[in-house]
Amino acid sequence: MRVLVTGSSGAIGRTVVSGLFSRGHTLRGIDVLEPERGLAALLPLGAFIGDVTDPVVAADAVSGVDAVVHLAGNPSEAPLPEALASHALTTASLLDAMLSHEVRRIVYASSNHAVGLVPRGEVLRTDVLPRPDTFYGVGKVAAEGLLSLYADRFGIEAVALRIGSFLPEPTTRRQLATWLSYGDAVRLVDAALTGPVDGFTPVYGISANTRAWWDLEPGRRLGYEPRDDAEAYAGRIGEREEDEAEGAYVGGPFAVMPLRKAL
Ligand code: 15L
Repeated sequence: MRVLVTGSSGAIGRTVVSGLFSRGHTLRGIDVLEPERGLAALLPLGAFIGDVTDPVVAADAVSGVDAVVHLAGNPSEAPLPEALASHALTTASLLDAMLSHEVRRIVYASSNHAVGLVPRGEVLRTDVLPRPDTFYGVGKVAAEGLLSLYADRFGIEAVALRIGSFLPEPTTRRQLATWLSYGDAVRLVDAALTGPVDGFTPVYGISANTRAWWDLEPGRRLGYEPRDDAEAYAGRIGEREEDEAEGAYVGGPFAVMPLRKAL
């Protein structure tokens, strides 16, 4: 499949590019940063430099691909205008570019912080109401709203990956439940690109963690079979004072951090 990866020079972008390349996809990347030399070699359809908020840049990037993997965005809390630009405006611009180039599928790096203020309970399902924990989370909810709108109105196949903690390994108690390994991240994105999708499809992006409490079934229906389990690292992770507060809500530390208010 010919795939555009946005945010291709970022932490998750580099992992996804090299994983999708190994799995036989033909890739183009776009990022505001230059790719490292090794990365450009994995992007035979081009390593574009630019911001996809610009409709001309987005249209150029989307031209000639079969699907988009949208990973670009500030991964941290930010003032609301910045959060909306980073998550919602980039998504809107790509969706319009997809419509004009007849590209049907988009896989979006959403986040658990779209539902971060859901208190810890039984299994967290994907049909829970939006409950962002930060302006970052509001940006992700807005982006998911756009995916849902374009799926319903225009037949776009949109998978929103509500990613947990994408890290080389878990380092806190919460991450023993929320970890997404690098290998599983690639398996997840590949399943979301190639699996059966009807309309807007949110899924949780975590590994097969023994302590997980987020429903993995919607991902499994796409063909996502996680292989890693954070439990392998449990023995190395000590207790911290923050563990209890971080375990109370889906969003962990984001659920208790101050908002980045503009004033
Ligand atoms: C995210 O979505 C953030 O981008 C990242 O910084 C982590 O906080 C992660 O979620 C998480 O919840 O661990």
